[in-house]
Formats: sequence, C-alpha cells, structure tokens
Amino acid sequence: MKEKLEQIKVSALRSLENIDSLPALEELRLGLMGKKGELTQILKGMGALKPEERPAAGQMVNQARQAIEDMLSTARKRITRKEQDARLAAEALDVTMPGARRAVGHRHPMSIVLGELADMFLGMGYEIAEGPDVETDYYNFEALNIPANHPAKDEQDTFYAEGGLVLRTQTSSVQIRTMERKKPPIKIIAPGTVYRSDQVDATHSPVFHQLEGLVVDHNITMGDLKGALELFASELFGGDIKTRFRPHHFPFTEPSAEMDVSCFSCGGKGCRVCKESGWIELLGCGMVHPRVLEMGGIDPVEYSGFAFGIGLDRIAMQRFGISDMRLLFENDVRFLRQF
Ligand code: 2NM
Repeated sequence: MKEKLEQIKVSALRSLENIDSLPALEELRLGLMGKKGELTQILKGMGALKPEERPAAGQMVNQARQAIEDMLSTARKRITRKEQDARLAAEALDVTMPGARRAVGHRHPMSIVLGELADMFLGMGYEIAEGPDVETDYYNFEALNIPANHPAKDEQDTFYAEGGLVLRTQTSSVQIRTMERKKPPIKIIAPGTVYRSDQVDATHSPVFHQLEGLVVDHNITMGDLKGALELFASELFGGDIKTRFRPHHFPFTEPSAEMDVSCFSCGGKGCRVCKESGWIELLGCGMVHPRVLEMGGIDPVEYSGFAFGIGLDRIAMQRFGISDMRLLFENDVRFLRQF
C-alpha cells in the first residue's frame, strides 16, 4: 500500500506539471479524492485489513492525502496567479498614449467668405438683417419696382411655389421688410441664399448666395455710395486696388451702376482672368428708386438711399481657387476638409 500511495503521489505531481487551468485541476482532484478517486478507493479498501494494521495504514493514507492536497493547493495558487497576470496584460492601458482624435468639422468656404465680408460691413456700422427664403410676389418683385411683365418674373428664371409664393431671387425683399419696420437712419446688410432657375454648370447654380446692402438717411448721395463701396473693395483686395463705376440698369435703383475692380491677377494689364480687359466686375449698385422707398414706407422727398448687391459664390471661388461652383453645394467632405 505504501508503494501504491507513493505511486499515486508521483503520478499526481507529474500530471500537475501539465495542468494550467482550474477545470483541469478540478478534474485531477476528483480523479484522486472524488467518490471514485484513487485515494478514496484505497481508504475504502482499508476495511479488508487486519485491525492491528489499520492505524498505521490510516496514518499513511492521511499523510498522502495531506501531501496531495498541499500540491493541489499550490497548483491552484499558481494557476490563479497566471490567469490574473494574463488578464492584466490583456487589459493593460498605457495612459501616456495620445487619445483617439475627435474629428473636427471645418467651416464651409461660403461661411468663411460671408463671415469676412460681414465683418467688414459690421466694422463700418452696418447691421445684419434677415428674412424668409420663401417670399411673396409683392416683396420679391412688386415692392422692388419689378413690373408684372418683367422678364425676371418668367418661370424660366424664377422658382414658383404653391399659392403664388416664390423662392427669393435676391435678398432685396429683406431690405423692403426692414424699411417697413424701421425709420431711417437705416444701415443694413442682408446676406443669404437666393434661387434662380439657372442651368447648372461650372459658374452657374440655381442656389447661390448674395450680400446686399442698404443705407437710407437724409442727404444720402452717389458720393456716399462710391465712398462706401471703394472702402469695401480696398478692404477686400488691398489698398492698391482700383475701382470704376459703369452705368447699368436695375428696376429698383436709379441711377444704377456696376462696380469693377482692377484685375487682382494681372494688376490691370490684361490677362485670362479678366478676359484681357484689366477689370473684374464685383457688384451692382445704385440710388434706391423713389418708388421703392415709398413702398417701404419711407418718404422719398425727405430721405434718399443707396443699395448694392454682391455675389458671394464668385468671391469664394476666387478667394480659394475653386474652379467649379458645384463643389460649393455638393458638400463632399473630401472637398470641405480642405478649408
Ligand atoms: C443689386 C444691385 C443694385 C438692391 C436694391 C435694394 C433695395 F431693396 F433697397 F431696393 N436692395 N438691393 C440692389 C441694388 C441690389 O444687386 C446686384
């Protein structure tokens, strides 16, 4: 029996060397000390011994069991420690690593340009006015002295919505609404989205952006208009820029003009950018038509005013070297990320 017990111990020790999980350890324990375990069998077999042999045999079995329990306990500690080490290694966190960068959005080039221009006018004392994109025929056309038979009202040019409403074709409706609400002095800009039923190509889009301005007070003259817009042009393009005013026609201003700036690409000598003319058209302007003042509730005998309108999309394209206007509206993040 002594040999048998010794053999069980040696074999258990050997098995333990290859065990590295708790379930496998439990399986080994049951094989030794469970109901049908080897040690249990030996204990059961003690009944067959002579009474005088039993105390010594019992002591031997108990010693063997104690030894095996110690071995199992040592192995259990080793396996638990190893499993814990593995888990800690897997969950290890290097707190000195840089964190995952949060994606930061970019400002749209249109917003950048609009913000810069708005800042220039705010610096000259203008306030920002806003109004609805969907307008009545009255505010979009009639109050601006655009007669019923005017070609701009054609369905080819204007988007008509139900109930005689239109998508505003310019932001001038905002100026009329402001005149109705406020007594002069009025000094506002109205930036915003406008809509015209244009064929889409690299330089035309049915959705584009304008910044219009309106100044109404006593004794406002064409000199005030020129001073304000020349100052604006030199802020936008730098002090060396030259300007010129060409006569033009708009229904809502009289007289009307377009303002050109000397070509910022060639300095006025003539190049492809300015189509060899040395000049680039920047904006439309004029003295507010007396009838328009009147429809805004302002007495044209007491007051006068000037107004202007600038297309923002072309300025953004020039400013950032964008060759196709459609890029401004597609909102492709590969494009937008560049600003
Ligand atoms: C332009 C050109 C000239 C303009 C006129 C008005 C209003 F409402 F006061 F009559 N607002 N904006 C105007 C004048 C707009 O855009 C090229």
